[in-house]
Amino acid sequence: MELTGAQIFLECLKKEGVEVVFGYPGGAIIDIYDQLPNYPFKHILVRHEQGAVHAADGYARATGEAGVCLVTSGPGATNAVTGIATAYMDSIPVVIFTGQVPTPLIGNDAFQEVDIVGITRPCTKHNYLVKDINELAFTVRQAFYLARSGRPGPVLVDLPKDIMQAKAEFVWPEDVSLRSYNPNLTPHIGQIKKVAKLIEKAERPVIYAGGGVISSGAEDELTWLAKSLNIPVTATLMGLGAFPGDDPLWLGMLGMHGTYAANMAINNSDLVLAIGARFDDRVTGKVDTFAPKATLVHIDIDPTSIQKNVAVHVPLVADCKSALSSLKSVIEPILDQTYSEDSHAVWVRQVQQWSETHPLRYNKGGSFIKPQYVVEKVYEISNGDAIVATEVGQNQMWAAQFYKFKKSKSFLSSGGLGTMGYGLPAAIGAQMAFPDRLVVNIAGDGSIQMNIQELMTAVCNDLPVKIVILNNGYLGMVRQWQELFYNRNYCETCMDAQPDFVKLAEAYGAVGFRVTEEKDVVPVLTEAFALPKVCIIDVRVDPEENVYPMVPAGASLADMLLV
Ligand SMILES: Cc1ncc(C[n+]2csc(CCOP(=O)(O)OP(=O)(O)O)c2C)c(N)n1
Repeated sequence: MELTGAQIFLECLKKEGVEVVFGYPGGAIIDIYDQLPNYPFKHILVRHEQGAVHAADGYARATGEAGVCLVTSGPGATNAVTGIATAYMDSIPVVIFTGQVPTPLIGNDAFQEVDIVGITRPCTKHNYLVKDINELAFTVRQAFYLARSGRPGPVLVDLPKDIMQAKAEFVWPEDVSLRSYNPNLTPHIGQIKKVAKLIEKAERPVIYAGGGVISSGAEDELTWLAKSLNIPVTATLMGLGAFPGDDPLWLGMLGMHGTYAANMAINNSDLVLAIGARFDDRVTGKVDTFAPKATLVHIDIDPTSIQKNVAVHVPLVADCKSALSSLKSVIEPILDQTYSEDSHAVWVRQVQQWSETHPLRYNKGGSFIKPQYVVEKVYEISNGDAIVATEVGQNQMWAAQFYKFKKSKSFLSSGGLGTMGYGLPAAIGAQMAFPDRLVVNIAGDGSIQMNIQELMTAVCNDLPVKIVILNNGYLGMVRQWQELFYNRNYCETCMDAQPDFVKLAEAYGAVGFRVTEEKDVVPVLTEAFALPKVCIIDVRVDPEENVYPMVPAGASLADMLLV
């Protein structure tokens, strides 16, 4: 029996095991919406297409499955671009379907036409324009395969309206392969043995874990390696949760707002094992002085990310999980004869001493609520079990520093692109996947206003996310830079003209709380977290609190500013 393009498309989603679609309709995509009620997907109607992509991205980060979104042509597609670039920079598997004008009108400046394939070429892993209904099923199949495999990432498929209306037999391609796309999952055993030898000889090894550990599911292998060989672990923002944040070998995050211990460990290490991380400039600071005494090993699925920012001594192209399992199979048989309980004991004592002398700290007391205190209380009240999304700025860094992530896939944050407005829709995506878990968005008063319309999406879908606004009345992180490096010229960063967030919550049908005194932080958070409703908790915090430690942009990690 012949099906329309719209039906074939939806059959494909069924075959891919899709459960949730985040989307927003329009004329070019209306044929798919017309068929949607006949299919078993849950469709979440967002209030802005950027929200659809962030929600699909949050769903993907929290579950490890691909997130899916559906938007119309023209402005629907361009509104999605920030979300797509966000997912691209953090290697998150999202498949975006955009409506397109009918094929005969493409290139004619038709109503609501944009070349979304051209626009998103630099920020998708791959993208397609479907020009023939007979290629539709295969294209959708390839899109999911590309998004999920190798180094994951967003893939966009542009669907012209006439193709959605045309008819053809539905043939599902069971097999999928692409010439010239063969991600190298298995490590070279020679390189693995070389790494094992380097570890054996190292006196001051450090593991530097990135998001690749989480996307390949290598957390157990990483933890085995660190604990069996007594190697301290640091991670990037994307790697938080890959190693338990309450373990004695955990150093905290490294880089610009990393801990003293993590940055000192990198500075003094003789072997850095970078696993699924890409040596971002927020991590390395001044590249020439990064890990000056160390041999650098870099394990990454993407060969183009190796030697890109930093010259490494031992490249190892492989999926992180396969590489670490393979390393384990080489090391485990000789573990007893090669390593003792005391291995690296002097080094581990040294890094722990750095943690003790310069822990993450802030000045307590004074008349203001400290934002770090609020994050600590979010951690305690949630028992460390919440899924925490963040916006971007100081709120993001305090969440990364003071919430000790014990498990992976519980920290959702825009790392590479640093997208304000990410947190609320991402929290909605995660809450959709895990209706029974506590999902908290730690926000700034600036960022929360970038996708505030998604409050309605949360309320009408009964997704009881909690939004904790660390309200400092400033675009805090920019104000911090102005204070430290621009002579306190607070140009256009004051945000004290703001909506009443409590009334705003109520206007959307959510519950609003305001906290102005430290003694109310715990009772209000406790009450809000127990409510099965969307809540905004507007906490008035110290307007001029800064995030420390801080490595000034372009400086060496050794030149950290402490509190
Ligand atoms: C979409 C977008 N625009 C601008 C920026 C630049 N930026 C980075 S942090 C920041 C301030 C964020 O302020 P707020 O959300 O209030 O959080 P705070 O730093 O005060 O915690 C700005 C403007 C950005 N990251 N994203």
